[in-house]
Amino acid sequence: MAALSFEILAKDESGYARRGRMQLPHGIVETPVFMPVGTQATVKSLTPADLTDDINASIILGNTYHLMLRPGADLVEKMGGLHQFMAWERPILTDSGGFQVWSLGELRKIEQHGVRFRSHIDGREVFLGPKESMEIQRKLGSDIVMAFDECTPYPATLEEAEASMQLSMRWAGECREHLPAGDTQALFGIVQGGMYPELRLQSLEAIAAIDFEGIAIGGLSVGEPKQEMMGMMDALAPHLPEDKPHYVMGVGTPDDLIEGIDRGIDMFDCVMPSRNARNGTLFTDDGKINIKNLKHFDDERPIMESCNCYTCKHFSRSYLRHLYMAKEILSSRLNTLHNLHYYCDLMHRARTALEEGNWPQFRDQFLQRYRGEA
Ligand code: PRF
Ligand code: ZN
Repeated sequence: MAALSFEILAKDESGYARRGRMQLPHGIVETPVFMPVGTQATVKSLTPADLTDDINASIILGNTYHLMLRPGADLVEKMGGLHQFMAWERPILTDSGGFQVWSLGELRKIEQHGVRFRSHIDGREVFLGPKESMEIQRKLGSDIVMAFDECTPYPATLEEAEASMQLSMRWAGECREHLPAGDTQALFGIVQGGMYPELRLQSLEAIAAIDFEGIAIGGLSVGEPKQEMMGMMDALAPHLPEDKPHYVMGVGTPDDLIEGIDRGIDMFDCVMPSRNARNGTLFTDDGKINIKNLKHFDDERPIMESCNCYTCKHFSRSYLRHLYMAKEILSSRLNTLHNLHYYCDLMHRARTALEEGNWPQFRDQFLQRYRGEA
């Protein structure tokens, strides 16, 4: 059987939003979907049972870069693959390492066949390119493998963005050669092109011409104004191949997700809900709240009245503030449970709106309230 099959169950006829279903070796993913980030073979502070039973995450993300350096892809393979190693039975998508290496800044050197860099853990020299990334993701055994790309920095001149995009397009072809269509793992190509719509369209054309199982949009949410990010998604939306899942990488806030869905995006990942949880930032339909604020000192209410997560069912803002101030480890755990539940449930609400044919109303109501305009 093919590694990935994708069907569209409902569409918003006034725009690009769609409700879909992806079948992968480790299970079904209902889209639009948010994928919690599990960089180091763990979604920080949570167990797989938390993720399945309380959050109902259908797919999580892992990272080539971190796992190749520690504990190493050979060890993960020896332990039966990433699923068995971390006791996660549902689908996994692994990022290729391109973005994480790019984030190293001065520590890296880009060459024809990949990137030479120093490990942030022990300083040893490592090389990662399309071939190496495909081999590592094979050993990890993820359901969805990402092509090895270069995330174009922001800002970049037209010439810089074009050279970077061309390099990513060449690497995309090499990734498909190393992991051919029809394999047991699905491979997604990544559109780059900086903030230049003409480069973005050229890149999409190149990616669409290769037989990838899914199309990702990279190089967004890298410091550009929100309006520019939305502009890039607007430019691409009419040209994304309809029959394949669309994934925008490393995005974003709850309102970014709703705006992304409106532009035809099916999949999202972001460290924001999990990372911000550990810093005391909690997401609600009325925007973010900061649990360390004195105003929560004796607040008996949960984070969000309508939330059904374990945290909101049992604990007050007052207690959560106390845990945060006392630097208790339960603080990270309860806050992460809420934020990831909130993100995954928001996608569930979006899917329901799409099924029921009231996407535009849901979108407008959500955005108004979230932005404090309601
Ligand atoms: N490329 C890859 N992973 C990514 C990105 C990218 O451009 C981004 C950009 N937001 C996040 N994660 N491979
Ligand atoms: Zn909650």
